[in-house]
Amino acid sequence: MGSTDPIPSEGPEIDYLIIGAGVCGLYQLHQLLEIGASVRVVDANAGLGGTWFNNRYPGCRFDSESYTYQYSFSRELLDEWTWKERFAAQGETLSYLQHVAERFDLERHITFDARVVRAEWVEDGWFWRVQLADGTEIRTRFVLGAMGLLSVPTYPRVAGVGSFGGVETHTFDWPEGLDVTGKRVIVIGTGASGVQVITDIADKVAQLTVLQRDANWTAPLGNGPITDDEMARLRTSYDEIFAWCRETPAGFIHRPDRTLSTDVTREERWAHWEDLYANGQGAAMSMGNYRDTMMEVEPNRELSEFVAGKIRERVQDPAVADILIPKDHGFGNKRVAGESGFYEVFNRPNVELVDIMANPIDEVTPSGIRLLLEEGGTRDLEADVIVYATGFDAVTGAFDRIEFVGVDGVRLKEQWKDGPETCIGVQVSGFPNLFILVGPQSGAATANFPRGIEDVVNWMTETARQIERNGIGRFEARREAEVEWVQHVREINSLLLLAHSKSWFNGHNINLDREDKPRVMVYLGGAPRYRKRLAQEIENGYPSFRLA
Ligand code: N01
Repeated sequence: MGSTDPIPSEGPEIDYLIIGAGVCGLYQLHQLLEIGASVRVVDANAGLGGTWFNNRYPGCRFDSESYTYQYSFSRELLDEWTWKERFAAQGETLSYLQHVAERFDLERHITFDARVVRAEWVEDGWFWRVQLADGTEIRTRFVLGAMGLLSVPTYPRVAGVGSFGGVETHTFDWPEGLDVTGKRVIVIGTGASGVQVITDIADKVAQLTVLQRDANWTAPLGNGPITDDEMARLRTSYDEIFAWCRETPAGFIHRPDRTLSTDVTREERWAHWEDLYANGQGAAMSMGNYRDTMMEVEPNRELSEFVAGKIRERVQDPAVADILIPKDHGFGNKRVAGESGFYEVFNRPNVELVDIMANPIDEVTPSGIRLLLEEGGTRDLEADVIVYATGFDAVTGAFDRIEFVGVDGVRLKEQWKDGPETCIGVQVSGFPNLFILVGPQSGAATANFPRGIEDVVNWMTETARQIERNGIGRFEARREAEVEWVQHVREINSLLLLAHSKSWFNGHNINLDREDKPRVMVYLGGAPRYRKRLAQEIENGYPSFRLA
């Protein structure tokens, strides 16, 4: 439907509108088409792929093993796709998603360049009136949110952002054709995106200045090509691989060791960590380690000491190494970034690390960045390119950007002003027929993404089947179930050290207010428990929801 079409005045035109054509939205589209539903996808981007469409910065790749980061629903698809690297780069993943869309003829159901700005519930008719940025209206019985967890980039709140005379970009918005070879570049941020872009460009640029606030733990990614033989072996093992991922807490092939760190000697522990580190098993260091290392302070402190020692070994200048060692959280208490040569970058003569905790940014100037020096005075950093690797208004940002208006005119943003509250991560009371495929307090939010969203999408698809079979017109979360879920998430999250760090998992880094109070953003109870909880709803006739 285009903006010039006459405005229809009747009820819903379609049954399901999915917002977002990324990994999640594409799979949901495929599954709803399979059950014969009337479905449409809208996406603000000019192409499909979500995260993999947007993030085109040099070095962008994922840190899930490629063969676990793909859909499992089609044997033919699994058989015909060949992964080139153990951890595929952005371009390869985007090609994979484009291939999926082409193979299953999905693209004709997607409208691109279509940003949803408003969605209003029509109680008198039980449908949503959805408005796009160009004024187009879509009326749909159900809205399914698949806007992504990390799709709203944030910038430092300092003077001058946007006024730099050279190229100023967020990692999320890397301009087409921007080549930093021979340029003076400033990168702000050393989270997963910063670690990747810094490592990739260090040997190409004339000068690289890295501005770091808190240091972040990283561990060796262990990337490398997948040979034909290896690919053939993987293809014959997919059933086991996916079955295994289904049982691990985060949907990866790594699962916590059943052994406690105290069951072995210090020598054995350190030898084990040496082995993991040397063999590029960084993911296993956080997700496959002794089971108390991510829950108990002392084992975690010792593991942190081990990794800090590795940083000291790899960085020549002890003062620089010290800045790169996190002080405010232990290893794995924020998401660990996979790295391939990150620390060696800081041994290069053309690279400087600046601790902006000690020397904060004063402002972005037309020629670069001005720092306020610890010892007094200022320092002007000159640059051709400034890269903001400063993260996202995570998890709720994409919801806040759309004006969702529910029952009695209540705005979702207003309802969530003190933090999001959801019913099992899939619905919000007062917002009937709005389903969240990926968002706050969902098990999908912390899982190896394709594995996590499969659980929610499969649940949604079965729910849609029941909606159609049983003629359900209104589907709404019960407030008491929502309260119960948030309480459960709070309790289960508190068992992990991860829940106590200042990271996007807890709503801390949104750059809107650095001291923002911790929010229950994600569910850390593990994918198997989450899947079981969703299944209970289906088995028991949706007791947490009111159906009409
Ligand atoms: O963002 P982040 P990201 N002034 O929020 C700093 C996924 N991902 O884009 O720690 C100065 O982690 C901030 O400092 P601090 C993955 O899930 C995956 O890197 O807040 N600095 C931090 O250093 C990841 O967790 C992959 O003190 C400021 C950095 O910017 C998520 O995306 C690759 C600042 C932000 O780190 C987000 O990663 C890339 C300010 N005002 C991303 N504000 C892979 O699969 C923030 N910072 C490998």
